[in-house]
Amino acid sequence: CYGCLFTSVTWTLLLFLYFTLSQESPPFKYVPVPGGQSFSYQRRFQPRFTRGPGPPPPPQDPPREQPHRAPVPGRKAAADFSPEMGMIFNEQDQEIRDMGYHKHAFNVLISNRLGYHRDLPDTRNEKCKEKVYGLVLPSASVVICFFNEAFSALLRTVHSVLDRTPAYLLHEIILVDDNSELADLKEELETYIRQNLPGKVKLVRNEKREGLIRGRVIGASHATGEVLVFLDSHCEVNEMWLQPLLTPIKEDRRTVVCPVIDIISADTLVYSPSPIVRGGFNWGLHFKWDPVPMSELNSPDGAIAPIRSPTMAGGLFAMDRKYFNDLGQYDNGMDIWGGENLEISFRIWMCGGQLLIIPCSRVGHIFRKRRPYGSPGGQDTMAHNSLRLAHVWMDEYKEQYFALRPELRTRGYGDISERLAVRKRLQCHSFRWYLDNIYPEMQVAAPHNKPQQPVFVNKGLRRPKVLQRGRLRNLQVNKCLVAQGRPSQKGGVVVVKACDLNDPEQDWAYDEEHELILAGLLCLDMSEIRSSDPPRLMKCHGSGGSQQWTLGKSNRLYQVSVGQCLAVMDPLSHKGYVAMAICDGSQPQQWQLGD
Ligand code: UD2
Ligand code: MN
Repeated sequence: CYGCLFTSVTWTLLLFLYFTLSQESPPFKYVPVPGGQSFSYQRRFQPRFTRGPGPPPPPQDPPREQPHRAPVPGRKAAADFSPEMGMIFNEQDQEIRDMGYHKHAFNVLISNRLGYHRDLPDTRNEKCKEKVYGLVLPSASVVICFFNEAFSALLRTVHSVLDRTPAYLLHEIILVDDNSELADLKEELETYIRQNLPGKVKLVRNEKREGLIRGRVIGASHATGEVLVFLDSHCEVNEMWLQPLLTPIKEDRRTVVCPVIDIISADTLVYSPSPIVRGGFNWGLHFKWDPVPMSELNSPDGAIAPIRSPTMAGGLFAMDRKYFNDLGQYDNGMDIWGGENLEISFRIWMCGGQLLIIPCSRVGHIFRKRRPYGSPGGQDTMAHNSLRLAHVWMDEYKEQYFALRPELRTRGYGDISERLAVRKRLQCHSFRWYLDNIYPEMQVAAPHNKPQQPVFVNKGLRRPKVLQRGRLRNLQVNKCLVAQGRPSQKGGVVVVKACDLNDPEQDWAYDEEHELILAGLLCLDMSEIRSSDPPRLMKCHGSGGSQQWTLGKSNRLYQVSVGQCLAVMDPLSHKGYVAMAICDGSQPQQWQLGD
């Protein structure tokens, strides 16, 4: 009976589609980190070198007049965020937090408490939610390369992919351990994968440290899916992240796509949306975020249409696997970190491809203030890698780089003949063509001119509303918090002394961003220092975390990123020292703001 056969085949197909497409992210689960963390601290930290791309800047002021922009980044985005997530209860918590900052440069205490699964705010534009993607899309191999990553951050990256990707599109996840030294990664990861993630998650271990560039090439060589998706090891993918990336690749295999990189705060782990910006660079060969030119936003779909981007930040992108190989993978002569993102961006555009940012795909990334690792020999790999890319791709424009870094003009950079052969084989355009056609905004300084001023300064005007103001009085000693020296002195500490209602230098403002600003000048700050150190007065940065305080319940003054409360040290001493302490509701921790 052909009719019956047809009906049963149709039903099977419909049921299959229903089950694969209706996969929703699971409800919030609190999964404690099994086995706990081991904190054997090794003195292996080399001096830091160049910083990563940093989070995209806040949108220019005023954001409301730009309906095409994503919502203003802000801590309010995560509705379920509890500022007390980082609360320190005992010395063990304190050690996890302090060691975590030291080893990973973010708040590992909060990361561990979040566990491996969590809900995220859906940061997409409303129009994205109405978009329908074809069902027949290429399958994806997700490649995640890591070195000494915090166990909970790595596992949250992996689980977020498993939780938010339809199974039929996810071919596999390939984890490349770049010869990590941390005990839990060496001993527990394999067992965790075997017991909890059998099937799709594969672990490849490098026998020696290769760096993220060769690490990704190794990961890609193990992949068998149609599309490669690269992620950093401290990401969380958001709702419907993958389909919008695969669709343009399916249409044209020479299209390389990046999601919008949302911001996961290193201090609080709060997930908040990024504005829609695109990638650029400066003549120091550092990546930077640029505003999207009007010409890109004029399409009818302005708010959500893919945006042509001159460069990518580097960590998060998807590319047809065969195209990745045809285009020359990466430069294997580049070490550890840096420069590969500009190299692949130039290569894509100059050799016939295109690079797009897809506003409807959102992936969060923990943006750290410093890189917590060095290179094995302590070299500046960024300079080495940039030199290679300048010599291979930038033609006469490499002089722009040397004008800023004259000491590199004569520095060796190894053999680049294989890369020059790639350029020749692919018959790539000149760098001049790239600048003229893809990045006309880039200004070229005439030789010997002063370096040009940045064309665009991403500083939105920040005017957070003041919620409360006046003296900040400690109720036990009945004294007020003031700067030990001048309130304008950056890095100065604070102490308590006799209150004076008429002294403007004792005036604190508590604003809607939870900052405490003294005399309208500086913010009370607990940067990445040990949680028991005293707070300092620093320039207000407006991104929460180390400057985020909650003033409330039982008069305590709670600091979000250290998870402790401000306390008067020795109530009987006239010195008036204050410090952070485990919140216990005691008298020295009672404060009141107002006159
Ligand atoms: C950015 C990119 C990063 C890379 C880099 C330039 C984003 C969000 N991140 O810096 O992917 O393109 O710029 O090179 O765009 N890792 C190793 N072995 C190493 C060093 C690092 O496997 O020797 C891993 C590391 O664990 C992480 C990834 O490589 O998963 C990227 O490193 P990062 O997070 O320190 O780089 P980031 O985000 O500062
Ligand atoms: Mn990263």
